[in-house]
Formats: sequence, C-alpha cells, structure tokens
Amino acid sequence: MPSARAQLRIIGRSSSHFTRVTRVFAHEFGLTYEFQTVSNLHSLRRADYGGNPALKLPILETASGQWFGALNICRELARACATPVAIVWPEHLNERLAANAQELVSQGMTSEVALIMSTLPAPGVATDYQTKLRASLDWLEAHLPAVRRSLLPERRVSFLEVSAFCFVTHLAFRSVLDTSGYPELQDFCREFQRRESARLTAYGFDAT
Ligand SMILES: N[C@@H](CCC(=O)N[C@@H](CS)C(=O)NCC(=O)O)C(=O)O
Repeated sequence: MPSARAQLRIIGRSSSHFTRVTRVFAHEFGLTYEFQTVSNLHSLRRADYGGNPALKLPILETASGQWFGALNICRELARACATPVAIVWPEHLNERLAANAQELVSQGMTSEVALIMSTLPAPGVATDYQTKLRASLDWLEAHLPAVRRSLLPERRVSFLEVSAFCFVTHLAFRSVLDTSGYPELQDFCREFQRRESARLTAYGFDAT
C-alpha cells in the first residue's frame, strides 16, 4: 500500500503512454502520488503488475485497493481530488467527430502496444498495424482541431486531449511512426507540451 502521506501509488513505466495519461491527470489534479516502476514486461507474475490479472499497466493503488486501466484510474484520481475540476470525459463526447476521435486515439494506443509487444519490423517495412495507425493519424490530422474547438471551453482538460497527446508523442518516442508530416498534430502536441503536467511526465526508459 502507498505511504500514508501519498495515499496514492501509480504502478507503471515512464515509457508507457497509458501510464503517462494517468500521471498527467494526477498532476492536473494537483495530487501527490508515489510512482513505482514495473521492471520486466515479460513477467507473468500478477504481483509484478500491482495485482492486475491482465498483467497490464498502469495500476493505481489506493487505501481501498487497486484500480486497473487508465480511464478507471483517471476517474478515481478525479474522485480523490478535493476541489472539483472541469474534465471532459469520453461519455461527454456527444458529437460524432469528437466521439470518433476518442475511438481512434484509444484504438491507436492499443494497436501500438500490440505492435511494440510483437516487436517492430525492419525499417522501411510497414506492417498492417502501422498502415492502420497511419490511417488514424490521417483522420486525426484532419479533424482534431475542429473537435477541440467543439469541447467545453471551461474545461481544465479532456481525456481525449490527454490521451491524444500521449498517443502521438509516444509514436515518435518509440520510433513506431514518423509523425513529422502531421502539422496539426505537431502544433497540438507543442501546445500541450507547455503544460506542467506534460513536462513532469516526459517519456523515458526506467533504470530498473
Ligand atoms: N486497457 C489498458 C491497456 C494498458 C496497456 O496496454 N498497457 C501497456 C503499456 S502502455 C502494457 O501493459 N503493455 C504490456 C503488455 O501488453 O503485455 C489501459 O487502459 O490501461
């Protein structure tokens, strides 16, 4: 269990985009948390993943137990925040384009994990996964700016923007795809990168 002072522990990796989503939210909420790294993604021991039977990360440990999955974790972090913060959650995306943008980002993040876990192909050889990821990026490049303009102006942030930022920047970080040809997505990432929560959660490979 996390120490009494922190009350919250995020178990994940600095190189993981799903982990980064939860850490960005923790910082946006001004929450203090311990960060524990998972050292070996080949481990098949549930205990190495904070008790998550799916053997996936991130995991949030609280005084009441463990929470699995990035979205679940972000919601629990919101409940742990003493002051209400205006967040746009996926279920608030009632407009078609915004809802579809969230689906493409979430599915893209999942495909990227599958791609990385099954090892990347030789340079210049595109797998079906990469081709499909590029199709999602093409769509997001065309629609994300309008989608963002449609979101609640008073929001602190939206799950869509946090996950889109973590997704697009992770593609470059893990050399999965070159994203330099997507100027709108690059502008969005540059803007989001100015947030303290983004600066404090930069991708990197943990030493352990
Ligand atoms: N549905 C999970 C997916 C988490 C996920 O795929 N995490 C990756 C790291 S970014 C992972 O656990 N990779 C190891 C594996 O797939 O075995 C969530 O939303 O948090």
